[in-house]
Amino acid sequence: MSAISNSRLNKLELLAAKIRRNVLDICMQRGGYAGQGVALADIAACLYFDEMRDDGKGWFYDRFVLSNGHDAIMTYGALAEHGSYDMADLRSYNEDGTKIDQSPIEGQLGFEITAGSLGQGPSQAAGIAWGERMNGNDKRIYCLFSDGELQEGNVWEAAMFAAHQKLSNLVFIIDNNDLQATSRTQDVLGVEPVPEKFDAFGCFARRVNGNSIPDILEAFAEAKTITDRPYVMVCDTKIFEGIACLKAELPAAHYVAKHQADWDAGLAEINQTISTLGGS
Ligand SMILES: Cc1ncc(C[n+]2csc(CCOP(=O)(O)OP(=O)(O)O)c2C)c(N)n1
Ligand SMILES: [Mg+2]
Repeated sequence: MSAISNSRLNKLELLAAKIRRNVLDICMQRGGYAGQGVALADIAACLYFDEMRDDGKGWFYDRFVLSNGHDAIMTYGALAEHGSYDMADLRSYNEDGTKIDQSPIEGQLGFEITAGSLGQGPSQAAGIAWGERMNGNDKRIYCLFSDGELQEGNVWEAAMFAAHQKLSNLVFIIDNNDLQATSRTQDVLGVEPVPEKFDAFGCFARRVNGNSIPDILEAFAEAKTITDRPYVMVCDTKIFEGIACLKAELPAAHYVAKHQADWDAGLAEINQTISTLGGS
């Protein structure tokens, strides 16, 4: 594993903690997908604040495609830290008439496709990656999707197509949390072994601890060394990882509406983490 400097690691750990705090702040108003947002904060910190290049105009040069719309909470938490959303607006998440949809539609800042109907992101991301390459652009395309979506055939058509077209500008990031709404994925329709399946479709896949910033950075770095295939990060994550007092037993964690005392305890814990990391 290549060395990651302490300052880079500390910066990303602090950002991940602040993203977790934003997620709680947003979801505590009316409930939401807090467990996923908290769990995905390490990936979000690395993706938005280390991996994707900026365009010099306050936005990103590389492109992110969210497939599982309900994980929008991760993007909201990260883009609040980026300064492209206001927390005051984000607190209307899940309110009647809000523009801050739980599953956003194409065109909303940070969201390239309409994603509430699951399973469609990988094929659209593959099309985007193909188009960017055809146009001679060196943009990299990152697509987040979930273990539940792996049960949909469209995902595997996308993998087959992306491998056939040698789309090395495409990185699939899978939230492999062994949860799909009301049940464990392994109990409904098992998807493992996930890396081996993507390898068999012609991609380059590896399993990643999705709650380890060094592991995530290492995978992003490795992805750039693979020049003839799409890269697949099978990220094992745990719902609410990073805030111990909110740790939930699967499967009752897909969508949460907690008591105020629980949200307050979670905020107190993450504020302590932020202060330990030298932030406020
Ligand atoms: C095509 C489609 N089928 C079913 C649903 C209903 N649905 C919403 S979330 C969800 C669970 C999907 O699994 P995953 O994304 O892994 O969920 P999580 O880990 O966040 O619980 C399902 C089946 C949907 N949104 N779209
Ligand atoms: Mg899942």
